[in-house]
Amino acid sequence: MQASEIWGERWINNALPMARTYMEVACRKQSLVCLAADRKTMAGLNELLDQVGPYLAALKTHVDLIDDWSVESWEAFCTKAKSMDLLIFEDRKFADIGKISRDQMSGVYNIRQWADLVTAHLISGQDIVDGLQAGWNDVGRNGGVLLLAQMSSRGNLLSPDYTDTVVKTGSIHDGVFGFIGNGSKPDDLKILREKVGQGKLIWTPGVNIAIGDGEMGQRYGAPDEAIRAGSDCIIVGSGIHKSEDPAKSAKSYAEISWKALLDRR
Ligand code: 5BU
Repeated sequence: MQASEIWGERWINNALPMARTYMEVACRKQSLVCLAADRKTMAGLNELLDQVGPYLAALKTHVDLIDDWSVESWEAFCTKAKSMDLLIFEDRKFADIGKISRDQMSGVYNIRQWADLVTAHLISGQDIVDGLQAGWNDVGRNGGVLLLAQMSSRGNLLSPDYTDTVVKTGSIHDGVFGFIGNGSKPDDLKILREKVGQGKLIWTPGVNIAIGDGEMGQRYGAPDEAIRAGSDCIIVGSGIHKSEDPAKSAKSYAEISWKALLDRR
C-alpha cells in the first residue's frame, strides 16, 4: 500500500517535504517508533543503533550529552543511521531569537548538516522557525521543526492557553513539521489533535509499555493509546535502551505502533 493511502488526510494536508519523507519511511519500516537514543558514549550509541535500527523510523539524539563526541565519530554514526533508512532528529529544544537560533544550527555540532528534524520552544516568538529553516537553507538542506505544544514531565509550564497559541501560530507556518504532544495523557492528546486538525504531525514522548511514573518526574502512557489519540510517532527511550533485549523491545513497539496506525485509519 502507498504512503498516501496509509496516512490518508495527514498525507493530503501536509505537503512539507520532510513530513512526507517521514510518512514514507514509516511505511517502509512499518514502524512509528522514534528511538530516544540517550546513551552517553559513541560505542553505546553505535551498539544500540546496530541492535534496533531495523525497527525504527527515526532516531532522536541529544548531541551534547555524549562524553567522547567527535566530528568524525558523529559523521560515521549519522551515515550508518541514514543507511538504515532513519530520519535523524536532534531534540535541541531551541528557544532563542531567530538569528541566534540560525547560528546555533552551525557551530561545533553543525546540527543543520545532519539533523532532519529539531525541536523548538515558541516562547521567543515565531521567528525562531524562520531562523532554524534558514540554518538548513544555508547548507542547501531540507528540515522540519517540531514545536513543543505540550511536554510529558510533571509540573511543566505549558498551560492549555500556551498550547493553543503554539498550535495556532505553528499550524499556518510552512516550516513547522508538527508538534510535540504529551504521550502520557491520551485524553490531552485527543484535544491537541482536534486543535491541530489533520495536517501537522504530532510526535509524543512519555510513552512506555510499562505505564505510570518514570524517573525524575517523567510520566508514561501506552503506545497504542497515544497513536489512537492522534499521535503520529511514539518517542521511546528507556522502554527500548534500558530493556534487557533492546531489539525485541523495539520490534514490539514497532508492531504495536504500526497496528495502531492501521486500526486508526
Ligand atoms: P524516556 O527514556 O522514554 O523517558 O525518554 C524520553 C526522551 O524524550 C528523552 O530524550 C527526553 O529528552 C525526551 N522528551 C521527553 O521525555 N518529554 C518531553 O516533553 C520532550 C522530550 Br519535548
